[in-house]
Amino acid sequence: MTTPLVMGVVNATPDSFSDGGQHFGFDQALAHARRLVAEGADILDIGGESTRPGAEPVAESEEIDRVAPLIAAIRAEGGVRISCDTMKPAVARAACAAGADIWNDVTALGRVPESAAVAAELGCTVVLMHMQGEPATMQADPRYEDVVAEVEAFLLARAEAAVGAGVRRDRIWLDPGIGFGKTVEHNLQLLRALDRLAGHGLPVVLGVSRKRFIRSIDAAAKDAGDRLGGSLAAALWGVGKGAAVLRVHDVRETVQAVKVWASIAEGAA
Ligand code: HH2
Repeated sequence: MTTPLVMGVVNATPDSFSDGGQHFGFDQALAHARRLVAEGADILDIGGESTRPGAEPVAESEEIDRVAPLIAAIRAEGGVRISCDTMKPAVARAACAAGADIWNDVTALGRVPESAAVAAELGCTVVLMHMQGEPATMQADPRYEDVVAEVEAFLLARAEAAVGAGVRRDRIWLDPGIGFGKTVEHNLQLLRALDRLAGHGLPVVLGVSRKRFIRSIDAAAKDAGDRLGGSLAAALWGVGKGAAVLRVHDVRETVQAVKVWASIAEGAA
């Protein structure tokens, strides 16, 4: 059993899902990044464009201006791996030039045809995430015959496409995309079957932190900041089902939860 890596979210966006732009602006974002490193983050995921339904699209140059200087500043301080959450190959290119190691793409390198070739050229690790539809409309009426089988088939096909374009297989991570074009029941089915996705030998990234499905289960968790308990419960469930990376907002609490979980699990194995 290996302990999962904790990926802390740093949003350099004024309209993110869960922290409402709290960390928008270079100084605030850098201060937040430093705090997450001090709290034990293994990876920082830097995003300059929100994927929230109804969020304003961000121009490529604006997105680069938001993320590249931040990545360079974090890289200069060292001590953490850096991922860039972007759908745009030009932003990934600028992010890697500034020091990012990982391209986290919620479109699984599918938004722009040349994405996979760019990822191969950059030599970075790629996170291929599943999403049904487009961020603006994905939650309108998501439908699947068999969500687990469809997400699995999609991700494996995207992984093969990436390998075909020259991305090394050992640089591919998969993510079921919790909340991206999925009902609560779809999310729960994917979580229950996460071991199936993890069984293909590629690391699985799980992003459940502060997501809306927690509110659907606990109506009192109205604001994203009220969802820590649900976030930890879902994250630990994911660890038990083989998640290798947890994408989270609450790093300190997640690190502690994972340590306790791992201590118990080791003795029980
Ligand atoms: N979730 C969000 C954004 N990026 N990337 C991966 N790989 N997996 C996820 O589950 C995932 C992701 C949404 O979370 P949040 O940071 O709250 O919103 P935004 O990115 O829109 O600021």
